[in-house]
Amino acid sequence: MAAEVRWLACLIFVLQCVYNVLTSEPHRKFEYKYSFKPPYLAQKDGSVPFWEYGGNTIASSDNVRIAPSLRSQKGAIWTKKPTDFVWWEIDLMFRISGRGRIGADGLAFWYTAAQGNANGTVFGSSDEWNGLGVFFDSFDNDNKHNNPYIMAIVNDGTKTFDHTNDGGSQILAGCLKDFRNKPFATRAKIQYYQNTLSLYFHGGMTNNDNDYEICFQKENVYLPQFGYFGISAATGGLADDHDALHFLTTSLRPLTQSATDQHIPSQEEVKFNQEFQEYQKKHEQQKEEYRKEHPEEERDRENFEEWFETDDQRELRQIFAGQSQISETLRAMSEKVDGIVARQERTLGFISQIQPGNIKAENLPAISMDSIQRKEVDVILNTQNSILNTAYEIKSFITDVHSKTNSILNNQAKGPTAQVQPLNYDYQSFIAEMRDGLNMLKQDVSQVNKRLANDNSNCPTSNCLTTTIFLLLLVVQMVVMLGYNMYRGNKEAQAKKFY
Ligand SMILES: [Ca+2]
Ligand SMILES: [Ca+2]
Repeated sequence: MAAEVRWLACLIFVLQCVYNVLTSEPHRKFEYKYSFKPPYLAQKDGSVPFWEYGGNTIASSDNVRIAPSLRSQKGAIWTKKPTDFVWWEIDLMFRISGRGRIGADGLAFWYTAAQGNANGTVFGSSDEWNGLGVFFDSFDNDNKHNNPYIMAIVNDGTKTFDHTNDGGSQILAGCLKDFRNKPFATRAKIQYYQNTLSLYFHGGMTNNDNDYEICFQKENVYLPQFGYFGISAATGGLADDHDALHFLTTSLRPLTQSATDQHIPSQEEVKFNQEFQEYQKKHEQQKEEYRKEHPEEERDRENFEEWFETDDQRELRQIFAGQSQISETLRAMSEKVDGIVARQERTLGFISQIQPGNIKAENLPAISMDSIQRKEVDVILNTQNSILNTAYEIKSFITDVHSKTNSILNNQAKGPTAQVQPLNYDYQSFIAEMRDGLNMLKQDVSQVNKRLANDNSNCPTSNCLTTTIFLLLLVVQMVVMLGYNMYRGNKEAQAKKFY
């Protein structure tokens, strides 16, 4: 009996699990009539299919600028029709960016029973709304230093938004997240299913599509059964650009419910698929025709595209660069590790040699005898220093001599007549001059003697030149010549000093 009860309990548990899985995982369907996304977000005439916008909102082919970065701007974009499904999930990609350190006022997501007015007072839409407003509030009105803040407020159409307190007690749930000026676009996934409202937020720090964090999850939330989706934004004294990059709506249906209304969407799907295929063909044809008509533009475009890379190429390049860097770093680390291992092995070998058991007794005295003592090292060092100093002195002396020699050689080169003469020059020249003088004197004497011999009659009997006077004159001449030579020697010595 007990075993049967256990089996029954197990069966009930399994059934419960299956039921939970079936009910918790809804059937999902993309709702294109409640979505917009690039490219060709806006048509040529500026309209966004299935949506209408007003205020200062501008739609382009790439995004919808809900409010531009100018002061006191307001704008909003709303679905034309209310939903025909009860549960939904919204993927809202947006970018709030501005040059200011803080921004204003913020962006709002709406799910309300009626469309709001783009000139309203709450983030570019009407106050006293009936439904849900999720606010990405940039500006800190209550000065509690808790902005930028994401908050959800459910209103039944009676409450006035508490702007001065940034929502205050009206907030149903929220979280403090910075969503301004992020490297990538920020994303909010807002899900309303089985009266549970959840918000997951992608902070735009990576381009990974799965980097969502939960902001809040609130149960027992009751919203109007059907409603309009909208996004609005407003600026104040400070101004950010508020751009919605895409708005993707998925309807959520419990599997039991989805089975019943499966055939209608499938018919629609077939019809729209056909339409899409036709449009695609037409578009390709038109492109081809245009290319034929404007071949030069096509060439220019091709050339132009050569300068750029696609997203895939860039991503691959970045991955490759990253991997190369990692590989390089690993290689360097491996080399270092090898070095460390080698050094460790050497150290270990050394340690094993000097372990007490392995020390050989005969080695010890040899080491002590061969070792140099500190004192000896000092002496060697001092000697080396003194040798060095002496060498420096010799060097400076040689340099001095060298410079002097150079200057002498230069001066000689400048004045080639000034030549260094041997020391004994003076004496030789002196003797030579003496000899010349004596010769001249001899010649003079001989001439006088001859004349005296010829003119013997005219000559007085007494001798005109006595021997004493002759010798005296000789001495005087020698003294004069000696004096002149000394004077000349002095002059030359003085002149040499200048070289
Ligand atoms: Ca605020
Ligand atoms: Ca605040």
